[in-house]
Amino acid sequence: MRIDVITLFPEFIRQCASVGVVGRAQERNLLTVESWNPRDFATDNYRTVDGRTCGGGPGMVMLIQPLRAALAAARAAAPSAARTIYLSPQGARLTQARVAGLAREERLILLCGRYEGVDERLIEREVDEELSIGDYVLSGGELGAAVVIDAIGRLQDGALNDAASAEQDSFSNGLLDCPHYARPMQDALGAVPDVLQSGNHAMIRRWRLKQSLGRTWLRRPDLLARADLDGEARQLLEEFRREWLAAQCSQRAGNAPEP
Ligand code: 4GX
Repeated sequence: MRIDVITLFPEFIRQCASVGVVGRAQERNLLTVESWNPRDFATDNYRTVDGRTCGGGPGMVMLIQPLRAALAAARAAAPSAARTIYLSPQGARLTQARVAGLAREERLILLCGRYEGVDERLIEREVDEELSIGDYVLSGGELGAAVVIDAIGRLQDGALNDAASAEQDSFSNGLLDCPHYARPMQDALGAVPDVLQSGNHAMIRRWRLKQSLGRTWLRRPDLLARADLDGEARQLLEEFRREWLAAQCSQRAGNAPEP
């Protein structure tokens, strides 16, 4: 997969995409990330990329011309058609389902705005989709683009050393992930749950699913409402709820179980 990024800060994008799993995906030629700076496509002596908002008021807007030229250069650099995405708080929320869809594209172009944003005419004419990474305001689209690159990059075939780890992730089944532990089994901070030391893989699988369901119920009931649970999952969640409520009651009665 190839991702072209239109940004005033190409070095930031390059750095972000050069580390960890995504950096390795680039080294393995599973992913190519290229950046294009609109400033390099400005035609005046000052290399101007922004202008005052029409209608007055504070703030600057990114000009059409340098952005169009940068987009054209990015599109011309590779043959296949690329979906063009603008990162902004006005976009649809990025979810793991959208990430999985984007990861299957052959090419993407990510457009990063600074200042008060990009001239609306460019968005209407050149952008296929607006995406937001969350309901907060960043100083530019670069962190959003880096999030998209990271989430997509790790899903490229061969990027993760163990493909099973992507299937285990939070959200890939609509639930939060279960807790994880490593040796030592006994530590000053506590013990690893007995079931994980049992070697009984059927029990371990059920325990993990139960923890996933329980955490999702406690922390993200919105996700649980949308999850489509089978009979086993319903029963495990019911067990988790019953045990959790019992533990709450005994704590309130001041008779917490012995440590
Ligand atoms: N998820 N930002 C875009 C420029 C801007 C300003 C106003 C449109 C209108 C963001 C987010 C985000 C900050 C990127 C403002 N664009 N990007 N930028 N949340 O906050 O992706």
